Amino acid sequence: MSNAALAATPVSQALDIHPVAGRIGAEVRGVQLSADLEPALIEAIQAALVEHKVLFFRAQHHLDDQGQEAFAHLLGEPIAHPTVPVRDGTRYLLELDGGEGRRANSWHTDVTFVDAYPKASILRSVVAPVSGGDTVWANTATAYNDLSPALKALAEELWAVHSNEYDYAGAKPNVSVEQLENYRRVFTSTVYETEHPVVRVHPVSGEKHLLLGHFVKRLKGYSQNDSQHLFSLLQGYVTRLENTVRWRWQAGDVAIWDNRATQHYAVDDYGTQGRVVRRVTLQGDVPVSVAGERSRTVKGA
Ligand SMILES: O=C(O)CCC(=O)C(=O)O
Ligand SMILES: [Fe+2]
Repeated sequence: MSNAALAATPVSQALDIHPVAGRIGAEVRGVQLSADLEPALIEAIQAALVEHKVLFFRAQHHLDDQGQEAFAHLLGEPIAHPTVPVRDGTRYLLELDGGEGRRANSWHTDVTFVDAYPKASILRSVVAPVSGGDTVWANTATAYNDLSPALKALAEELWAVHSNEYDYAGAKPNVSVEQLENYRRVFTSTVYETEHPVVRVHPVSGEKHLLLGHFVKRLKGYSQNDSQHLFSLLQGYVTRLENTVRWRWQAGDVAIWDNRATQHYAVDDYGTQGRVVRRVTLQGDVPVSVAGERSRTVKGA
């Protein structure tokens, strides 16, 4: 390619990108994630992230906890989880160890019980099961686009109350009563409630996204029964298999997702095999509805 042609190439095309599923997810090859990456490469990763919504990087064995945190700084402002303590020796890292019952097997977007919830999450596999333990991500923009015009209009009017005091037992069916109680005590040491529009306009792409997931407690202005029905109807569009990508982990893999544009689900089918992942989240911005109204935290701020 000539220099002029190279200069005209969008930065995202400078990456070796291999889409994994039809509507979401791409593997990026030939990049070693670190705090030393050039700004142009970081820009390319950011652009690819908005386009593909989740990016996968195989064999990042050189990354340790500090390396993961240092890399995260290049993509945004790392933030600790509002209630769950960080891993010892780190500033932001959240560890999910399947052996301790930390199995995120219900559909969610991370930390939506606060208003400016994370814009992205960076997840590193430390121990991967020989079989099972995949993670699945869903594209919430194609989910919105699949709605009929009448359902789009309805969804754009709806607001949902998201809370960290959600239905744990329903979301974590395979966890012991004791593990559930411990988890609940830590996770809800401060109770948050935030009102978000059900349709969020993405601040970078301008795409419309369904903003739902397991932190939704009810829809504003609707009975519990109607909330449940409407939630199930819309959430069903998010989790349609056509809108998803499934990743088969190997230790050392890193996944980065646009948390404004996706939901995810960690499949709990690996029994007593070891599975450990570590996550850094990046500060997000306050969602804006189609009508231009901003989300608001009503409890816990
Ligand atoms: O365990 C996983 O694969 C994902 C866990 C999760 O929900 C997260 O890291 O935000
Ligand atoms: Fe998550």
